[in-house]
Amino acid sequence: MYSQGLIGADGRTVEDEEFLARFQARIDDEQKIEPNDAMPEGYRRTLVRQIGQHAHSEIVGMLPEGNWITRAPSLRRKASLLAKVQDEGGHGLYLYSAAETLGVSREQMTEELLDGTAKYSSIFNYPTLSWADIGTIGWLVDGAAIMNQIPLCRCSYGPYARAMIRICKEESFHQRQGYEIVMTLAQGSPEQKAMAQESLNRFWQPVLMMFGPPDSESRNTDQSVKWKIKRFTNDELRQKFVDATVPQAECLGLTIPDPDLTWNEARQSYDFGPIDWDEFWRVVKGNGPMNRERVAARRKAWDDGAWVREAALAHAAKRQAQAAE
Ligand code: BYC
Repeated sequence: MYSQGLIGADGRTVEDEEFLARFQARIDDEQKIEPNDAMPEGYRRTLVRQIGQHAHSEIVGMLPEGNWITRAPSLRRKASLLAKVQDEGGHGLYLYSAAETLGVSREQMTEELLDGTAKYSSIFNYPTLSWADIGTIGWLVDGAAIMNQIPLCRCSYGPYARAMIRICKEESFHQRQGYEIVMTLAQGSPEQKAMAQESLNRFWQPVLMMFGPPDSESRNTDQSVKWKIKRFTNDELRQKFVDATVPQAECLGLTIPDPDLTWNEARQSYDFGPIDWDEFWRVVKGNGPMNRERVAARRKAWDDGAWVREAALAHAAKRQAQAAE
């Protein structure tokens, strides 16, 4: 007997029930799935989609911060920002490599980013208007990334889980670097503190959106949790992030821009106000403040780099021909 695999947004696949049950038993037993193992087509496609989008997010995520490298206020700030942006390039490369183990090429993934088929994190479609935004991105965007990515170190797919271990270590440095910038501003002149507060006001909601739509609208979560690709739902991670971040804002003397934010004694958690999901979907569909600029910058980088790819291929062909002589 055959059943429809529960593949949701990635399309349907038809697999033998016995095969699906055997695969699920491996997952339930916490065994890692490796590239040469048999896997449901839907599992493979979900990972290609998620890892590919994650890789694109790292690469596009270099742009808003890269914008401030030449304007960092001191040599020390410039050096750490440069290192952080470089790390993000590295994260993108590990992740493209992890996705390639699933039979997709980096060229294919890049084409999908450039033609708008593949998504990347909504957060990078917002501009960086002040130096404080570099602090806020490290503190909140990397903070949200860590909350989302620590559980991915236990993802059932081996190459993704292993890539995430190193990425999370580096993200932890990024988060501290951002927190320290915000702390310096918050303890500085009234103008500097106001700059930090203004940045927090702009970024708070977009950061909460990073965790994805509410569980009730998340088409992939149920299956991804069952396959242990995701260990927590979008709403669970968003709540953990709010609970961890509110005390940090208090410590900084900054105000989270949410009049509904209150401690819920019964839940031992913070209640928070509604999120503007219409804005989220607008941004995800390509109509955020910076979507066009971000994709145009990546397209230019791809076109400008054509000669490097061609030269590398010509060099490899020459070496191969020499070896064959
Ligand atoms: N932005 O069913 P759902 C970083 C899409 S890098 C855009 O819940 P899923 C950093 C989603 O793709 C941060 N699109 O999806 C880098 C789906 O559409 P498709 C990136 C989003 O996959 C540099 C639809 O909405 N982190 O932190 O189960 C510097 C329905 O959603 C977003 C990762 O990629 C969004 N925010 O859950 C600093 C982590 N949210 O694909 C920092 C790995 C949802 O069906 N990814 N969508 O057409 C994940 O953990 C999951 O993919 C998500 C979404 C939680 C993001």
